[in-house]
Amino acid sequence: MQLSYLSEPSVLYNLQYRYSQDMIYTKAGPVLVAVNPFKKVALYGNEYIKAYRNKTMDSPHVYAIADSALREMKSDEVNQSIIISSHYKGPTGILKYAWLSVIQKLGLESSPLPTDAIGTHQPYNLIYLILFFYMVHHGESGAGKTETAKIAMQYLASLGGGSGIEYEILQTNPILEAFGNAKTLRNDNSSRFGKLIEIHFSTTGRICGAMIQTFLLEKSRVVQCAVGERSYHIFYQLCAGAPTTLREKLNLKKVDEYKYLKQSCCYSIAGVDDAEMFRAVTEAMNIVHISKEDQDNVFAMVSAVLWLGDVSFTIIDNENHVEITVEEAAETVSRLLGCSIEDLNLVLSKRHMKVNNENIVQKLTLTQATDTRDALAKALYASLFEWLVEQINKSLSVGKRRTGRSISILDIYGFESFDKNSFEQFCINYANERLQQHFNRHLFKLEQEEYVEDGIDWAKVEFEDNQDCLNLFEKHWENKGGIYNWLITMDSGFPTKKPLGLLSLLDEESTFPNATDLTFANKLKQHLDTNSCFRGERGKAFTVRHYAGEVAYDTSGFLEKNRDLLHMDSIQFLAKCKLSIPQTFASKMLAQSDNLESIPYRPSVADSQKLSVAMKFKGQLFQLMQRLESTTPHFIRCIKPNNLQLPAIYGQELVLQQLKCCGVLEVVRISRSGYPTRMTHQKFARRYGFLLLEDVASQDPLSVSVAILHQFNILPEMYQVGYTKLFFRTGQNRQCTDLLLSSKAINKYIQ
Ligand code: AD9
Ligand code: MG
Repeated sequence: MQLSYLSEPSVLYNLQYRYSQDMIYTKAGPVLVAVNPFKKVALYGNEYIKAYRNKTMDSPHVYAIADSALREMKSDEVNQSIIISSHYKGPTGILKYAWLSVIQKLGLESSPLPTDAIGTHQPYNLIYLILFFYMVHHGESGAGKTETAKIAMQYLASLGGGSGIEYEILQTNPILEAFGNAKTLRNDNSSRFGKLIEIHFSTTGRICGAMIQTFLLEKSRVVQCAVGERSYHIFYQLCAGAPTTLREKLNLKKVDEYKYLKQSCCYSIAGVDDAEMFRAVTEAMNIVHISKEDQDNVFAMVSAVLWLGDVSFTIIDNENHVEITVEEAAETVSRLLGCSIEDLNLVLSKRHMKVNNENIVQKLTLTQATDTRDALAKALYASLFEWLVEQINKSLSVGKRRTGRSISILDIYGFESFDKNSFEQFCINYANERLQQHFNRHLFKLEQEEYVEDGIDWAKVEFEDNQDCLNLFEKHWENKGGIYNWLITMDSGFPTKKPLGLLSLLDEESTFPNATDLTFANKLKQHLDTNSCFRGERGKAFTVRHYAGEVAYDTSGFLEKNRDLLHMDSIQFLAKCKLSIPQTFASKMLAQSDNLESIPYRPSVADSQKLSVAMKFKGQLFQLMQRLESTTPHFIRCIKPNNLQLPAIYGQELVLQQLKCCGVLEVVRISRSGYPTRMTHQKFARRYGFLLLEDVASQDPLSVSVAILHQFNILPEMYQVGYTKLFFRTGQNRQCTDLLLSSKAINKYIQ
């Protein structure tokens, strides 16, 4: 179903109607819209794959997108990308919808608004409050990106590659999901990292390897996690599924006995057998050639992280200084990591500092020691995740095999806007601004190139682009009046100021030891107030006008999250451990930090940490965009029709919000202001020629087409005649579309 000639209400109506018929995929112009069914739909598997491959089926589908990516890769000899995203905006409208759906579910009459509902439906206030908590505090989507990415991978893998490489590629999913996904309140299997997988094809068109890149793993989840959510799946899988010998070796307890896991009071997922998943993960590790010994190391680290959370401290003086309590937790951690208890105590209770060029040893207070312990746990886990991705890439590496082209699949977090937005949303939304720019440029370029190629008159459609917002992040020039602007635009060798943006200001502030989240917020207000996409708010907050709407950020925690420092003592400690994964990780960091003195503001961290999280992310994004720019993109927008993760509930307002955010409605709008309906001269003449009063058998298709248009008095502004095709404006004037292209009467007559 092509929606490009439809107006907004018809788009919404069509999506909903199709959804009710289990047709979850719909095309809006060149974009595939996928509405999450939250149930098994009979649309997948070998029969369907074959049908799409043989073109006996062509209704909108992820398979169809993957298939056209393949065909275009081969025919145009250009790399392809499949960009999957979802866009979620604010809890307000959703809250209302969720309330209504609860009322509906309870069989009550629909209550006007949640606010009204409080007080009038007393017994349901509790449900309302639970929902409120559920809506406001959590934002990740569950729209179906990861599932869609897997469906696309499944299609590509079905081509085979010989040597089982395609199977290996599919088996990376259970591994990365075990270590990088978690149950959140919005999605039982929420990805807590972004992922790009580049699948390589040999010159003969068979799969020959793959490469995975990941973005921004949410490390904080390892040490802290909201009530009702879980930490990473692997913790629960290991505890539930480890065979007895491993269980004893790792000294595993029950999940509800670990402090890190206990805090969220949630240990299982309905319908998921963690023990079974553990077996699937180890099997997948075998397939991607992670040796038994390495697997043992991986699980030793997972267990060490859990036990680290249980390491407790004893206060040793009246200044709150501490030492670790030597008991089961500390002993297990030191045994698993391969370090002495003394070293573990040292790293968690003391810190080497350089003050006025003098080395001193500072004793840590209880809070400092706890923070150090948690930072160590996060670093251990992050290094483990990084190591796994590296191993997978080694196993899938194309190596010396000859490679032709590639198809990349991007499964990245969508735009997020909540009541409280922090550093994570800041990074995620920045990434989405970049992707949106890519989306705009591509869709408009493509559309308009076709007009130019066919030689039709075309006044270029200017698109509301998001460059201003990107500039706010990356390079905002302070508006200091005419002469200043003139100087910088002339770039004439006069001393000019560096461009300042949200990212560079954040970085600068992160380097000042005395900076606080408040000084950072003030700095933003001072420098960026003239930018139309920025608004300083009271206290520590600021608002950004994103393409998908305004988002208010709270700077609390920004500086610390951006610095994300692991103290030098911790790195040296890990380098001394016998367990190989953290040891290699730390040695690498040490090797990169040869000149510590060069960072005056961070006396005891490794050079390799000089780059802040935001700067590293910016670098990764630039690289990603460069890579995507060299490909032909295929866009899939995933839509979540309800927040309850239930089938057959379709929230019109919720869907509309998402369509608005992700630009699909704009694509439809642009399609309408352009000439979205095209037909070759031949096809048009064949289809409608019989309507002509005169005999046209001997005439060429172009003349027949023009004669038809004249006979039916189609207004000249409603169409254009190109070299090979006729282009029609639609949707605005019923005369053209209804009469000729979609008139049921005529189509019936032809059939
Ligand atoms: V998040 O932003 O990583 O939290 P995703 O990736 O957008 O999110 P995900 O793919 O994990 O969402 O989908 C959420 C759930 O919806 C899945 O666990 C399935 O239960 C369900 N889903 C999604 N797509 C399909 C589908 N095509 N068929 C059946 C689906 N169920
Ligand atoms: Mg996901």
